[in-house]
Amino acid sequence: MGNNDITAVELNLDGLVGPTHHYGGLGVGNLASQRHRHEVSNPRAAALEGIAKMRVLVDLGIAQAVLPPQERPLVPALRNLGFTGDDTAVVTAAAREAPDFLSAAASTSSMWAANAATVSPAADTADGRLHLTPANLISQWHRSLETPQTAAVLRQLFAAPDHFVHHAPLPAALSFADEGAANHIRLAPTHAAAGIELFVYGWDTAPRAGSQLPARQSLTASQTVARLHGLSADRVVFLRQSDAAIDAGVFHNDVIAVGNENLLLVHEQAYADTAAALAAVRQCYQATCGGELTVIEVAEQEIPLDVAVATYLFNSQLVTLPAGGMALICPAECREQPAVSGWLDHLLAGDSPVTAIHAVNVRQSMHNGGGPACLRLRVVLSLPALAAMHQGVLMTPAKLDQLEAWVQQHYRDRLALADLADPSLRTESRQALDELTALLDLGCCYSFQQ
Ligand code: SUG
Repeated sequence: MGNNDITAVELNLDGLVGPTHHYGGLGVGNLASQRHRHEVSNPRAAALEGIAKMRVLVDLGIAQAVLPPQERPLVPALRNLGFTGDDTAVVTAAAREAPDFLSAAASTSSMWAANAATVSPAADTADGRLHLTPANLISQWHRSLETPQTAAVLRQLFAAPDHFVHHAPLPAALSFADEGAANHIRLAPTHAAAGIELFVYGWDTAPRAGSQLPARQSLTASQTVARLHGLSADRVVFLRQSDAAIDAGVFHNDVIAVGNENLLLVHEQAYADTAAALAAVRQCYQATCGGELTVIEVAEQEIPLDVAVATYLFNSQLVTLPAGGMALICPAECREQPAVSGWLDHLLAGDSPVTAIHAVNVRQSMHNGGGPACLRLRVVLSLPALAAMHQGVLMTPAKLDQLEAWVQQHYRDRLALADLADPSLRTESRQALDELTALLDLGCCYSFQQ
């Protein structure tokens, strides 16, 4: 069955960390981001960790690509807030008067590609094409700045209209608050087969109020994306996050659940009524896909919510191996926590489809609340669609070597908040991005290149 059906593959599209990676404390409801606020960062290590993670997937024979970083600081965004003069004057004034705005405009948050868009594979959609909706990310200003460039790059990478349909981001209004694939799980007997899609939201009629941590995804947004993508209603399930999970720091569903093909790993406190939610998922899967869905539900007693959030166990990548079976690419933190590490050993020894576990160090990203799964957008592609996409961003061992050398040459190994105002950081970053476009054969994709 299944795993050896290679008429479609899952491409993991990773966001490359940009040269201004820093700790702004900007992530709402994101405990790690708050905890590491204003610490000194290491952009070079961050980028190299991301590349090393990609290398693990490439070595496993999994299709891997990169999404280029965006230009930061985004000076026009600061101009829109009333800072004037030439670029240096704008940045200097922002650094003096509103350092949090400069931090937001300098965030390399596009590295968390799971928030770039929601993607529905061609096998699931009414017109048999792959549909993408870039996330509007309106819950946080620094993230909303990503959307226009993300949409443009996705159009460039997946250009062929026979295969790909690009929707506009949802309206920039609270009721349509959308955080993309981080709140979306696709399950199917194989990547190539028609599947079901789970859309997870944090609030429906009104955003959570009071002292609780905010929820970022609205039900309206999830419903709208499902409608735009032409998904049939009997293959879609909407699940509401539990308050307990959001309050424990589960600001996206991918912090508490991960699925791949016919396997779903989920914490028992993930949803408002997890038992009912999982019954609905099972029922939907059985009715439309046939066959068995394996659901591994982790009890609070086994791994408490706060431990799940601290280790980001569920932010592992669950990927199908070319020879069959699945690998779990988990954060190194999971192996440092006895209960979680023991649970992983148990998973491997059991009869689940998981046949390999790889712990990866992405600590620079983890300190901003981004684990292995946050760093990638999953794009299930038929083989002709894979051949039709932009080939320059596809990773090979040699391409990864080139990227590593490029990072070593251009990235700083230390960045404090005050450095964001340094004019030479902007010059260095532009030089780096300019070279990157040549490396990835992207032509002129940054506004400073036009
Ligand atoms: O939106 N962190 C991101 C992390 C996103 C993780 N993505 C997924 N779970 N898929 C966020 O909270 C912190 C940036 C800072 O504090 O400098 C930040 O934006």
